[in-house]
Amino acid sequence: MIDLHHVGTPNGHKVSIMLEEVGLPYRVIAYDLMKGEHFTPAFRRINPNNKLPAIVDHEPADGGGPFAVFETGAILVYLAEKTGRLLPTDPRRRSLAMQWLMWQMAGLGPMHGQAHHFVRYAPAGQDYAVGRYMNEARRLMHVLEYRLAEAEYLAGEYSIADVACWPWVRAVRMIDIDLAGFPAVQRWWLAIDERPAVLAGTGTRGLATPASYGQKRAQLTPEQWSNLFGERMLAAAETHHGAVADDTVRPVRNP
Ligand SMILES: N[C@@H](CCC(=O)N[C@@H](CS)C(=O)NCC(=O)O)C(=O)O
Repeated sequence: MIDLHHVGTPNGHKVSIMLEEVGLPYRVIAYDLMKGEHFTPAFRRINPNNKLPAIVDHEPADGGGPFAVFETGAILVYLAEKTGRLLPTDPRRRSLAMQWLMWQMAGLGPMHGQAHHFVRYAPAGQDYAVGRYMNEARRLMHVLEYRLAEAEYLAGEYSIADVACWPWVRAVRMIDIDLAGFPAVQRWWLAIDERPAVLAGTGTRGLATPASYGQKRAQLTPEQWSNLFGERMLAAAETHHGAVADDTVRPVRNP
């Protein structure tokens, strides 16, 4: 059994889609980021970075105790290696899958994430930041278009690289990028949207952005802001729970 510490965002959907694709039994432990539910000592033992999603594998391949994995790229590789699914065995294709996965983790995710932040959450008037991150967000969409105009899927065959990129492309409407301007991306996106695992992993189908991705122009209370971007988020990292002696707050402790 795998515990999925989950939130219904693009990052969360990467992992819920993957778990559906590979068919491993899992249970969802849902968090409300707005309430700061990810700042507990118990969750920090699972993810020292205090971000969602994360998984705990209660039946790791080595037969040892429960094993926690954070960072969605690492989770996708872990699940692919555990099941032998969605990571090609051919060395060239495997490398392509890793290249596009790294590109998603270092480029598409963080840059689109910043674009979402400055367009949807930051106070108005951040023209430099909006321009900077929207240019980069659009540039990365052109990179995706270039690749998908020559290949059916990012690694040639459907892989964890596609699983990583797909939910972020779903969210581009929220930052006013129209997929109609990227025909190869749109063809790829719609093909993946038809997969039963994608529907099961996200609960919705089609190009409309799911409600769980939030409002186009988010209105946060001061407490919600603090949990997501402010003092409380920083305080969670400044507090070193490693000093806590009580093992009941440490359901998992990776060596
Ligand atoms: N690079 C991380 C990003 C994780 C991430 O930023 N998760 C967001 C939700 S999509 C989060 O936990 N935000 C809450 C916070 O920053 O406090 C990954 O791929 O796992």
